Amino acid sequence: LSVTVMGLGYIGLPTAAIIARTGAMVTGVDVTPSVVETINSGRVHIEEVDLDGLVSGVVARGSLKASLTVAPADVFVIAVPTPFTEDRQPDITFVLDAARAIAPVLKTGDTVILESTSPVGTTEQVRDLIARERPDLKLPGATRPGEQADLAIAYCPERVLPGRILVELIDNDRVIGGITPRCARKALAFYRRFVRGACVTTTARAAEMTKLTENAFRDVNIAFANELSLVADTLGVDVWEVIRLANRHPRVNILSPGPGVGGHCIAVDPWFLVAADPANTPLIRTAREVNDGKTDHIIARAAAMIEAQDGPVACLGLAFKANIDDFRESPALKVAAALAARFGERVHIVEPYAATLPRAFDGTGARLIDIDTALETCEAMIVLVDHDIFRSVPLNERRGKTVLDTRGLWPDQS
Ligand code: SAJ
Repeated sequence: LSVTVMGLGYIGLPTAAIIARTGAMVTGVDVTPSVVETINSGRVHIEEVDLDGLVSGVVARGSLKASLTVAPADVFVIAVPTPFTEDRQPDITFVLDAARAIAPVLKTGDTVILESTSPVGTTEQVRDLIARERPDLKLPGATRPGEQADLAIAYCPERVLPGRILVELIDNDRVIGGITPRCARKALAFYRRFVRGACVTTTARAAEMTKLTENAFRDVNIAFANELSLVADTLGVDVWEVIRLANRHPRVNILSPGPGVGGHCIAVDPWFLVAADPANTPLIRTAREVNDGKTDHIIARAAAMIEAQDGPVACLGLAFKANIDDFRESPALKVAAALAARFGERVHIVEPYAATLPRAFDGTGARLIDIDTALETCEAMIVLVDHDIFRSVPLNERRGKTVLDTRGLWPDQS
């Protein structure tokens, strides 16, 4: 079996490497020459647990290679970004570009699978684009009665959690939506090669909406926790204790408040549902606004705390969540950068997952220090990320400090 994976990012590269491990010949295609070079030399350009060893192994065996150009294959997996525009509309340009790039090499019997998070109807748009580029092929959903389509086209969203990608790629259940039921079955046979979880088939449109729904569900639930944290502050009650106690109810399961919601999925995907039906999505839209508003609230509270102090203040963490080195759309980074812009060299940053400070801090005078130095030199601390290394600091090392704990990391801090 030969497989081409379009896009070698956080999803595409681990997926390509896992498929290569099953013995398939995999070509990963990316538009960035340095990414292609790095992978072909057996190295990785992203941090993910165990990914480096897996990639170096399959590259050395010759089962994975990276390329700037698309060659013929039996299965094409599209895993490119789907960002949203300034006015919160989904931008599927990269998906359509990838479809255009594979169209010339498609042949009868091939399977095309879209994995990128996409607005409902995108897989049909991919089909329509291929139909225009390749009028010689009979496409699914556009055949005459009794005729077989030449290609299978399906949507199968990734649902892996950064930091656990290689495990979840194999263990999670997969939703596989075909343009036709036959397309779904063909794609299912492919995923069965490496997925241990259940593979459930449906239509492409239902699968597209399912992916958006999963992330909107989480966003709405985090918004509930963030809203509660504001109410608890107003009332002078410890929100973490309230949540812990409420969660003892058998049908209540409240998530954790924080400095806002980051990453490139949960902070983005709900907007795809809102864009599809603005009139009927007040809850999903409000949840987004509550979560973004929480970041501004923390900036204001942190600024007030710094103003009431002298001396340096430590911001603990920049990543968008615990124990990863991914700073994309990170509320922690947004808070720390806003404070650095205002308070300059008084702002000290602790981020064990960064070798240097990101660009957002250029010219601010803010410094990157380690946790030991922070504990020795900073009397005020703002906890922005619940990295294990911060959690492990015992009370006697932080007793008496002024702490703004946005993650409920140190419940024993008075
Ligand atoms: N967060 C909270 N409180 C919580 C949980 C999370 O504030 O109780 C924050 C995190 O700190 C982070 C953000 O939300 O800033 C998102 O983190 P996450 O761990 O909830 O999710 P992601 O973005 O790492 O991955 C999500 C996952 N989706 C769901 O859990 C429904 C993952 O399974 C998806 O594959 C991924 O989005 C994706 O690529 O769509």
